[in-house]
Amino acid sequence: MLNVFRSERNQLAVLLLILGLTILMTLPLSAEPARAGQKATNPTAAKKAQVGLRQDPALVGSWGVPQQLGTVGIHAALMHTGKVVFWWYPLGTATNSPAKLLDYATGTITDITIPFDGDFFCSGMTIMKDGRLLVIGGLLGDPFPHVPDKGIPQTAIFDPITETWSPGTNMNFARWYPTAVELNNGTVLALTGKNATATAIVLQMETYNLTTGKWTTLPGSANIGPLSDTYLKMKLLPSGRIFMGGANAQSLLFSPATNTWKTSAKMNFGNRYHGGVTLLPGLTKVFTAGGTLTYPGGGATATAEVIDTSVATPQWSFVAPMNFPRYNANQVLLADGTILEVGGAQVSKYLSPVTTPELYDPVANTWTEMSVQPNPRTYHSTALLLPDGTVIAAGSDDPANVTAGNEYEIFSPPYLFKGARPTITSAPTSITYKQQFTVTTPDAASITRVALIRPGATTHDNDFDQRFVDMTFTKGTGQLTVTAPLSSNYAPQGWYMLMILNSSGVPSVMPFLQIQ
Ligand SMILES: [Cu+2]
Repeated sequence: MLNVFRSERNQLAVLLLILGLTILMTLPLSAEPARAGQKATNPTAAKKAQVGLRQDPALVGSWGVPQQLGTVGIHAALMHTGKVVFWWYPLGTATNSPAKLLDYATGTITDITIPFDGDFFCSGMTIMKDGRLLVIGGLLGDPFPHVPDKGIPQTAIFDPITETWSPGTNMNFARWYPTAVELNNGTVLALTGKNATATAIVLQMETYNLTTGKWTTLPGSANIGPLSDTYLKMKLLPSGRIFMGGANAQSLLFSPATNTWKTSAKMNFGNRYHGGVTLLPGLTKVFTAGGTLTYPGGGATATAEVIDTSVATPQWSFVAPMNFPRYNANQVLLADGTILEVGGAQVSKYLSPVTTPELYDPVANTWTEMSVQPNPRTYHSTALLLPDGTVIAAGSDDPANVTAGNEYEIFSPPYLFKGARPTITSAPTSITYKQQFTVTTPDAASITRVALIRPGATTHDNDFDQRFVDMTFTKGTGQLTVTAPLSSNYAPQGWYMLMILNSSGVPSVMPFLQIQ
């Protein structure tokens, strides 16, 4: 696992080379388009048929027709402007990472190719408390595709207001496949990732202070064990500790207050590579589903497990399994607190894609199959919740399906087909912890749930940021009085979407507000 070199771009380069040669060899012999096999798996007609065949959208939701993105959405993050940043790796002799900014409401796409050298491929990311996106690490990949698996210390910062990138301070350690997580004090913790020589996982951890722009290496007591996976799934708990819920079977807890780790429970499945991990609403239970026992994959599992971190001796327990085994899928916390498991594959990175998403209800412990996704979204795919309650899906750099890789599609969950949506007439754009604030809505009488949802920042079945924070509230006439989260342990500082849900389970469109 540790020493498996993930020379995926080398493999991709070879595949592209073979593909190119195949096209050259077949062109004079046949008028049929090259890669007929690819087309047969995903023709436009089939896409339309699949979209047309969907059942009652109030039960299974509904997919929109795929749209051109013009880049492969391997990494995606929702900004508080409502726009989504996507980026992937430089191709050919290029040295800059291609990136696009999508205004999903209008379909407008702006090219925001990162304007400085750096291959921010398989980087970590988090949206910082001021709303800027911090991207950490990536691959020593210039010129493509010569260097396998070597990490870089570079960082990049995207400002959603100016819609521009700037280079951030280099980390103290090069990292490829790192995790970034915002701590309860507003700094960003960076951990794991392959080192600069691609020989080991970086054990040292470091934090970024966005006020000073400095990285600080934590004391040796904070070093993570050498057998850890990369892209660890780290979830901030109300205790202020951070729970590591995968891929390693042995879960861990990190305490930023003491810079120490302690072991928690073991997953029943074993190491669960490429399985999604989500902090459930309520913020104490961690949920995982899918994955494979070995890093290279093959042999997907349908199993799912939950651990309650709030009890004296937390244990992982199996819960209802999915209908489809899968790995490299995305878990998206929806506006009503359910989880959409979308994409993934069963036998390898790109083969045997699972195009039926499933919706997990953590209260009822049930999975429901959703409408078939028009494009396969396997390895290197992304999905996240949008402010209108829909889900955008993109990415997957399958060399045999470049068309799909360069598209995105939007899923409307069943809750958007269950009647009129409650509306938020006005709400503050900035709140502080414990503050009582007013949300004006003509639907106050029917509101059953009010929550803050942290925007997604995701890659490799790992959403570093998404978080569903319920808030207590009282109903008045035409308004709700809501109590903000008690502390940054519940909701780290930053931008959130404000959601109100009615008694039919229908969420509002979600305006952004900042917790300061
Ligand atoms: Cu990758």
